[in-house]
Amino acid sequence: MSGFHKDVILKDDAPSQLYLVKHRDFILGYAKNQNSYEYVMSEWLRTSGVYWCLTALKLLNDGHLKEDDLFKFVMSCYNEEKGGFGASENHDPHLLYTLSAIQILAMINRLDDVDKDKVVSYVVTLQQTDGSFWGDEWGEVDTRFTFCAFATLTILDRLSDCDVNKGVHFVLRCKNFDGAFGCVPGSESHAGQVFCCVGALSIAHKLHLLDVDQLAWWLCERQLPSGGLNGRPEKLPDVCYSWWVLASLKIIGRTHWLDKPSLIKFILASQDEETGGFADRPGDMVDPFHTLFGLAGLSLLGDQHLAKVNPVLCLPQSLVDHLGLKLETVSSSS
Ligand code: 3PZ
Ligand code: ZN
Repeated sequence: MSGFHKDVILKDDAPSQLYLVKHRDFILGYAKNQNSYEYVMSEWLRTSGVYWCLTALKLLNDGHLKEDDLFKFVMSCYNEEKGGFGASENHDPHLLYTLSAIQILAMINRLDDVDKDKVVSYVVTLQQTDGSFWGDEWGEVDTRFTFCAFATLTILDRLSDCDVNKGVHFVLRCKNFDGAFGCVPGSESHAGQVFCCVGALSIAHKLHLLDVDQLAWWLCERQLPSGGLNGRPEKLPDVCYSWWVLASLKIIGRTHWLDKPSLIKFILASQDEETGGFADRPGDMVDPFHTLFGLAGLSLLGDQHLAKVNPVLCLPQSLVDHLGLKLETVSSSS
């Protein structure tokens, strides 16, 4: 079956320009209700939903946001006893939502209004003796949680409070023979996990431990004839994977190995020109998650209408600069 790809075919009349105003209105539709995204974004992922919406608006250079309401919402998800954040009020804290909460607080300039010591202690307590991180007290291990822990700590300027070297060692144990990464040692390579592992190594300033060319080769193989990228072999292309792959390549200085014009074409074709928003692929239902990663991808690809995005933290680059965060990247080879 060589030469066969599971892929989509872009229609001739697919959107080919960026609908900035429609996307702003699509995202603001999520923000209208109760000022805090309630009743629209499901309760079990609301903190992350707010992060996706707020970041999308920031990349669209949209100013009018009710930041006091966002602050109240985020703090309603804080568990004072444990020091972490949950998806909604009275939900158990988890590293996924703790990172989203800290990203939101950074974007609304309220990091000084949380008890940093408590949040840091929540995160570092989840690190295990093998260097891995649990997502929460129930003990699931995944390289996603290593990324969440490192990213949360670095935004709080407290990375050195965890055992960075052990964390890096665990990440490297999740590397496979194909040069890419899985969730835990021995598990299948997956673009989402590659992003988390490369991001963690960038935060830790350990990118020299990667075989950059081998990894870049695996990442570029994710691009299909439609221009879109998949998360692993034999899967359909998806706008969010286009971000995980593109951002990983950006961090390791190899985006010029991709066919950028065809990727831009695929992402633009995944917009809904009626409702605004992006779907996982052309013609599917739009949502805030794919809208953020569609916009973030286009920003990394140099779209002049969008604010620049940081490839590791998926936050506006201006904010990352303002916070003085130093994230390592590999300079691009020719
Ligand atoms: C989606 N989550 O588990 S989820 C997510 N997926 O919270 C959010 N690409 O209903 C939205 N698929 C839509 N808005 C989908 C986030 C998933 C990823 C599913 C998905 C994405 C294709 C099928 C996991 C960061 C954080 C979380 C994830 C990945 C990266 C869903 C399904 C799952 C989820 C939420 C809603 C379709 C939005
Ligand atoms: Zn997706």
